[in-house]
Amino acid sequence: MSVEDCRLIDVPSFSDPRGNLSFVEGGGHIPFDIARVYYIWNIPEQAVRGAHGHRELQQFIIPASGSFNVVLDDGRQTRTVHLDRPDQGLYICPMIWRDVTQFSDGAVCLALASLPYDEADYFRDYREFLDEASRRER
Ligand code: T46
Repeated sequence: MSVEDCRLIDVPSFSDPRGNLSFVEGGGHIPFDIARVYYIWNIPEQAVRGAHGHRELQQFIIPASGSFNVVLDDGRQTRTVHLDRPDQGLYICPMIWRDVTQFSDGAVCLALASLPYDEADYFRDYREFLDEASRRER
């Protein structure tokens, strides 16, 4: 798994005089079935969310409102993705350390996740993440 496996995916959207509607179907528009939805809101501008990696979890992150950056790190390279379109999200594969930063005023980070919440899936320690990433490379 590498930061190159993380990609932007356009979300199908309908526009009419009443506004816009976008939708995501698990296994169709994104490469996993959706087991959980969470969203982060009322975020102070200087906040850093994330700062961890996941062993197995896949996620699709949508800026439902406003904008923010996602800094992806696979242990070998990093890549920063700016999200600012509610009709486009970022697919994040397993074994990626991520920092979510630079939140705009009123930003809402909507996340679709492939698994229920499980603290055991998290790397909260960067050194431990790097060790596992290099072990999986071998
Ligand atoms: C990620 C980034 C972008 C739950 O009880 N259930 C949940 O589904 C989640 C996501 C969190 N929590 C609890 C665990 C913590 O006590 O909510 C608290 C805050 O979670 P955390 O510090 O992990 O929040 P973020 O914003 O740093 O990270 C979250 C996701 O955990 C993570 O998977 O990629 O958003």
